[in-house]
Amino acid sequence: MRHGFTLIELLVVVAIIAILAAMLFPAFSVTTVFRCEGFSWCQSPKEMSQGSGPAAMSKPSANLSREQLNAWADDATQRLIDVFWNEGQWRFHKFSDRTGWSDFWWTAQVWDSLMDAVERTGGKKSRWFDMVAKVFEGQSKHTPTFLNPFYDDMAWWTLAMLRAYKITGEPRYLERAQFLWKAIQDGWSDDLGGGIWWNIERKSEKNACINCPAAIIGARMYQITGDQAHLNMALKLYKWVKSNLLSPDGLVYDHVRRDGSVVRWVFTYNQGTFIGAAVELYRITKDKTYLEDARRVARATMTLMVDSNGILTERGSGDGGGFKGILIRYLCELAKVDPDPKPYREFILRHAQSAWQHARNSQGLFCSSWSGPPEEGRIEVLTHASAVMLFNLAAMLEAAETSSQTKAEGE
Ligand code: 7K2
Repeated sequence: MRHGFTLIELLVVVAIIAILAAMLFPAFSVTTVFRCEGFSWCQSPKEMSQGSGPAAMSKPSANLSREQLNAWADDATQRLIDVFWNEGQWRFHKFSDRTGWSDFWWTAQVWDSLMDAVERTGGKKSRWFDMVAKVFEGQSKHTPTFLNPFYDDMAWWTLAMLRAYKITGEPRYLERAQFLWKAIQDGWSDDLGGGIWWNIERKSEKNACINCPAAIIGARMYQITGDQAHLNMALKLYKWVKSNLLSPDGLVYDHVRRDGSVVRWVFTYNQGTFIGAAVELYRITKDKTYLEDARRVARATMTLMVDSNGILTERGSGDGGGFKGILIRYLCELAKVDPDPKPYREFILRHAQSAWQHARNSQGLFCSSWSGPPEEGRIEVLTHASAVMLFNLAAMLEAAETSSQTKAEGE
């Protein structure tokens, strides 16, 4: 009879347990820790490790015609209006069964997605042009000032208002954007080395989702008004994010807590708005460091946040359902300034093709997965709007590419 283990046997058992644990929970071997407590749609380390890295980037690019992309964008845009828009109330429903109302910051995204369509189809001549004013006026009835305790929510509206100003030329959009921009800047404090708080009342954290969009706003306000103060603010915000929230892999973490600890969640929208801020600062300063920063984050996103087919793995309902479209928006901006736009173009077209072919449901609506399968239950307006962005932005990118090719051939 034996009454116990020898030391050697014990060591063998411990080694076997360690090997099994590493196989079952590959996250343990990931050095960067991604914490996603309470967020069902947050990307887990396991999903991150499924990205096939550079192999995914070398997938053949989708061979899509401009006509095809325009047709997809037209269809997705029209369904956004047909299914979710309430013409009596001038508001969007939250769900495709026409219940609930779109949340405050969601509506800014939905509005932006419609403005993508308007821009693509001729601006003031677009068949959807009247929606620009309707969405703004509809929201104004409920939140006349657009002030909100969440600085990030005000920032999304400010960005969309600047867009509406660009498309329509109407001063009311710029005026409201300037008013909000002032309120947003009040959120800056020197605690934690700088940066804007996430929420006016809570002052508990400083997040990428406010500081990056604010840097974009500052840079755009400078471009519109020429006032150096806006640029200075944008530079300060950018510097703070870069030195506090960039991971060693080149991804943007989510936020810094009041106690200085960094919350290392990784979301697509934060990668997008960091890229957007870097691109705007590059446009203004011509300093190549910004272009390099944007490229680095874009590369990390396109390799680390995708599955083996090179498709973004982030998905989920609620706020997280709207993040991917924001990333696509700013990858398109990078494609406009990078002398080598091919990787972004391929990435975006691949996503448009995947979403249309694998994720479109029988009503023509999109859930938050762009690799499929489609969801047949009720769809949230934010996930559909995110796909509307994808198709419209992809079509515009392709149009720009075709016209630059035609130009080059004509030379
Ligand atoms: O924790 C923040 C942010 O840092 C994180 O990226 C996301 C993940 O969650 C919140 S931001 C989402 C907010 C948008 N503004 C309105 C709020 O009600 C909502 O929490 O989703």
